[in-house]
Amino acid sequence: MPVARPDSSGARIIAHVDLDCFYVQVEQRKQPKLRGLPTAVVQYNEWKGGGLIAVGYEARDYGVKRSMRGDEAKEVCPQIELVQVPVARGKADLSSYRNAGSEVVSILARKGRCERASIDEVYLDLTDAAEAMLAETPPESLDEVDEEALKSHILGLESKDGNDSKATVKEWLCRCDADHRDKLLACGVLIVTELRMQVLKETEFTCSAGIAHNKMLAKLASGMNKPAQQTTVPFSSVKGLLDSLPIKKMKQLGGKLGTSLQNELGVTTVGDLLKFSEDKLQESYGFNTGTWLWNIARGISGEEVQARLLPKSHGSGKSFPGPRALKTVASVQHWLNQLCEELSERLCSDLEQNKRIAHTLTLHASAFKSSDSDSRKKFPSKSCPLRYGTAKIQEDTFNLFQAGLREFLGSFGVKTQGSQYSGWRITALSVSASKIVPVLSGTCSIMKYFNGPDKFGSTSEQLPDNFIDAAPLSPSGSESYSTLNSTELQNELPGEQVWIEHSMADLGQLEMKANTWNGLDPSCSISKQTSGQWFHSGTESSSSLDQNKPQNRDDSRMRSVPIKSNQQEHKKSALKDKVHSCPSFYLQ
Ligand code: DCP
Repeated sequence: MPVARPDSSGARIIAHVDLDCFYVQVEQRKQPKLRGLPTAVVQYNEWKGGGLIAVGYEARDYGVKRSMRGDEAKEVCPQIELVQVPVARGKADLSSYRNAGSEVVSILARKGRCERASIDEVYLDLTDAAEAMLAETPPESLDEVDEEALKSHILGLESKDGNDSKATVKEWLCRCDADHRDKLLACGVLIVTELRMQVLKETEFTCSAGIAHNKMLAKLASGMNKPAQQTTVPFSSVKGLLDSLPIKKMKQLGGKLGTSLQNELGVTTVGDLLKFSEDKLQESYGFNTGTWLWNIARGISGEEVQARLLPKSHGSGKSFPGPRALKTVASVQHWLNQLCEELSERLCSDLEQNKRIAHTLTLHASAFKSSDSDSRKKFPSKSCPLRYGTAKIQEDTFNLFQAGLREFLGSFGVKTQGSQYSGWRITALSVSASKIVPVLSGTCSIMKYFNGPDKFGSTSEQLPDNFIDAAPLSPSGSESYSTLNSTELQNELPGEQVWIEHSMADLGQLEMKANTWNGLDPSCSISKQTSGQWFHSGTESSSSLDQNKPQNRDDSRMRSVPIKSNQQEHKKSALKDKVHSCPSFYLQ
């Protein structure tokens, strides 16, 4: 839900930097012979040449679009180069893209507070850097302005008296009579130009940027002129920009709220919101959202740039559309194991490189029952405390899946074990790790994180004792990058597709309900200890549950589900994990 924050936009300089056709650029850097050629990145599958997920600008000139399949792209541009996304464990391996994004972030972070918003997007708060430039070398004192800065787009600025646009931009940047806000913005333009040039020099990637007084306006501006360009929004141009901006283009209004504004209030552009009083908007959409809407209509947004260079969580997922839907527990377990392996690898490298640990493991799935009137019933997302080690993550994830499946099926005695078809289909699986925090200094022994019982005993954080329902991964309720991608892929691509996952702001959606079980259901308090044991002493206690005995819905969520695999084997492999998957410096 949008949150209204007091405006502090007047004097801030915020940039939004977005890499151009990102995956294509990464592939072109790997294979320089592709540079300048029409290129697209596809998720390969046999159906019509795979789905395009990134399209280079040369290919866009031929009319190639992201919504196309490889075969369609070849029809409109026969010479197109189609590069397949790297594959590992039978699914897309995005690590080269993630790492390339990190290279860029480390350069951009040199100039100000930096928030990594997605795999290829960053917000920067450049206020201090702009203030410093204004104090030391204000643009008006410059004889020469960088050519690249002169290519900037300044919204609302028109070339006059036959001046070429560069001369007009130079005049705007170097005005002595500009107000303080515009002078700071001019400094922002020069700083962002320098950063973009530095990114190009060090990484070979081009990016586009928006520069404004707040995040909302900077984000809107960065997409206006691409590739390799930047756009600035002076305060005086805000009204003109928003007046004609379609309501659905505004961040957080692309979904239900935007539709409701269109249908209920007849709002088609952001400017149309100006017709409504704050009271009226609050009456229709609640206090907070009403104020937020009133603010955005005026270009007001106090949202801060968060200092965050690292992901908030890690996720790995895959979708199984159409005939590829999974229909046996064995196949689900196979894929969960693959996803968990990837997740575990990433958790270990996060621990090694960034000294961070994750606390919560969550399983999301999409499913349907083949003979079901209640076809809208969602597969419940489930969470539990995260135990480090691939085998433990696999074991816990599989338990979460079984618990979710029981609840999803809602009837008892349905066969969920083995490989027999059971009347349900799984169309997507995703496993994620969240609540990532820095390792406390002085507790840098990996064994601490690989030994369940100690993990939570030493922290004051209130963590759930057993798996709980996790916030659902909303397919349409968010504009977040990963949700958008996964939704698009699931809806549009009938072949096998990787569920594109990335964990930045999007992972806020995977935040668990903060409630512990006691908070959710007072009647469950007796289970707290049992559930604690489940995680801290292995799964033995869970196996005492009689699977054939009818349980109510809460029970099925509350208790661990017996698993088929041999507990001793799990213990052995978990031990093996400890030795093989930890960063060596933690093995002390
Ligand atoms: N991506 C994806 N699936 C999607 C959308 C995007 O896998 N449905 C990946 C590929 C993109 C990257 O994320 O290269 C960044 O997405 P953007 O939406 O920023 O698009 P591009 O960077 O490709 O192009 P643009 O220059 O228009 O930003």
